[in-house]
Amino acid sequence: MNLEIENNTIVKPFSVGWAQTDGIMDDPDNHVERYLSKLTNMFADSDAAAAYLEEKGDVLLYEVYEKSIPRRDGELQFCTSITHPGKIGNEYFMTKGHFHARRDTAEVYYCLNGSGFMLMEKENGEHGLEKMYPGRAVYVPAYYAHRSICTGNVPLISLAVYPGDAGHDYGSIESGGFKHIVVEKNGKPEVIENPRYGRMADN
Ligand code: S6P
Ligand code: ZN
Repeated sequence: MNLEIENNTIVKPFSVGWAQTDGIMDDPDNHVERYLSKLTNMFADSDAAAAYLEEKGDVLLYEVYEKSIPRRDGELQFCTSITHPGKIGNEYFMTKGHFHARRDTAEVYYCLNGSGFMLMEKENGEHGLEKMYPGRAVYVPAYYAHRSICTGNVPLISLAVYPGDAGHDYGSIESGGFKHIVVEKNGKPEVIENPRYGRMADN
């Protein structure tokens, strides 16, 4: 992407619709799809992820529909984030999760459908876990990595809004992971310590 051109782009007023039940944007500029085959290592039990792939084949874990907004201060990025239902071992399907490249930027998620959690963690280990369900909004403060986790039987769909120049930093989560994970225990979601915290990149 040519940032110089992008930064000179003038954004005209526009509006866009979403189907509230499936989160599909009417007229997206970009549709991101994340499949299990590329993300087996983000689950605490990566052997269970490999076994799932072997048995059931590849599966779509989550997707994002977004408009193309210039990545500059003053603009707002906005998109729908759709995390599908399912589990690897006892760990629920979730997004990769990231810090914003510009750490001092926050984000708001407004849940449109489904149910789950937003897991938020700072580099110093402080964390927060907020429930997500229709009509509930989550504020992700600056400096917190964040990940959506779908714990229901239908996709967890949220509208996300964040600063234009926030960017994404996936590296530290890919190598170290989150300190906490959300698993099903006795039929209910429970947050536990990640047994592979700090060594997610190891096989
Ligand atoms: C962007 C925002 C969301 C996520 C989306 C996918 O700042 O937090 O749009 O990009 O939920 O998650 P991830 O971790 O793959 O970017
Ligand atoms: Zn974000």
